[in-house]
Amino acid sequence: MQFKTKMIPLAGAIAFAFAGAASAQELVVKIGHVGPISGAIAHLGKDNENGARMAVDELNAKGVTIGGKKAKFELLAEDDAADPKQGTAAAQKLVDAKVNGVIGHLNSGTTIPASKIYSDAGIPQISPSATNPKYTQQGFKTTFRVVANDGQLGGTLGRYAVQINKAKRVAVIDDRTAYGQGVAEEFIKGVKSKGGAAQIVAQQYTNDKATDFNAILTAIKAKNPDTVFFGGMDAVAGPMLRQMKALGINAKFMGGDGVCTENLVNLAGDAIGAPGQIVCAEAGGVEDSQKKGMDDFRAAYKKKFGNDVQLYAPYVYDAVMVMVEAMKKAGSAEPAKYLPELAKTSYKGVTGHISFDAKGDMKDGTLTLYTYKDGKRQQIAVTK
Ligand code: ABU
Repeated sequence: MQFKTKMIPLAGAIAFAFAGAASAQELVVKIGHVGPISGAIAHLGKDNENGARMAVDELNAKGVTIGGKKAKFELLAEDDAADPKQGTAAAQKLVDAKVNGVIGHLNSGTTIPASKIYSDAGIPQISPSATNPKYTQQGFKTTFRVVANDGQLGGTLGRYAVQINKAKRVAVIDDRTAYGQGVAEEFIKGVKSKGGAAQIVAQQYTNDKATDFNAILTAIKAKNPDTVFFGGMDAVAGPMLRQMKALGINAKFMGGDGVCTENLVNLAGDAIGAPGQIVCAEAGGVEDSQKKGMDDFRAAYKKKFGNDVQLYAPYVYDAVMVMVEAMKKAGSAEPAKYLPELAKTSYKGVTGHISFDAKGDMKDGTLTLYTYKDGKRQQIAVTK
């Protein structure tokens, strides 16, 4: 057998040798992202994924050195369709791909089961949007979250209903997901903390794929509520609001961060009502002094992707930046090496100051209360 040898011209050989030297100094850092890119809340999953892509693109354009090596960031984006089973499959896929860290998932119902898989593999995970408290209460060292939790969200909204909206008769619906059920329970606790000023007159349940609410809304109407709280996502809240209007239920509508999106306007149509008719809360937000940074982010996002931020893209962006800052400080993208730095984070991001408590929850998490006016979300207040 004859071997054919191919001559490399001298200049080409020199260039080849230098290219080899350069890549030896390059560090590929794989950042996993998981959210629902298919299904009813794909618009929110895409919003999150875009936030991660924006961060990765910026880091690569700017140039980042980790432990003396030029880092090249790669985004490995997975779709979990907001489904717990697909969530764990996506998590295992990222672990098998040896990602350096994970941003996600979007939903509490996928984030919580996936967190065991990342924890077992020692891979740090930052959720930018899952708000169920259980996520960080499992004793895992790898779980972090850059938003407030349902205790804060539901509790604040419950107290707001009684103190500010003067609610007296409150109906509560939840979609039986980890998020929807949890935030509804916290809302009820918030209402009850006001010492019987308001009554819970009805409690009904749906699911995260439902489109027909006639039976539960008819039962609720019979109780004559002045407020309806929904624990669930905007894709269900929109049609629910339309059906409330069709049934002549004139109650105020409240919800957590899952309903508090720009897209709710499209989903609810004219059932969005007058300002104050809907009150919802995002599990984060910035005070006036940092508003410009957030506005600049939103403008840059719109320029890059052609549409407005839906909800949590800025938090995803910050989560990537926080993870990379920890890698820079550790001089390593190896999970075991940068995890201690991640736990010590003190980072000023687009969404405010980020640091974590011993469980990995945001310290001093902020909330932003919103209503809707002229087809847009309108801020009511930023609160702790
Ligand atoms: N926090 C609202 C949406 C995500 C979740 O917690 O399920």
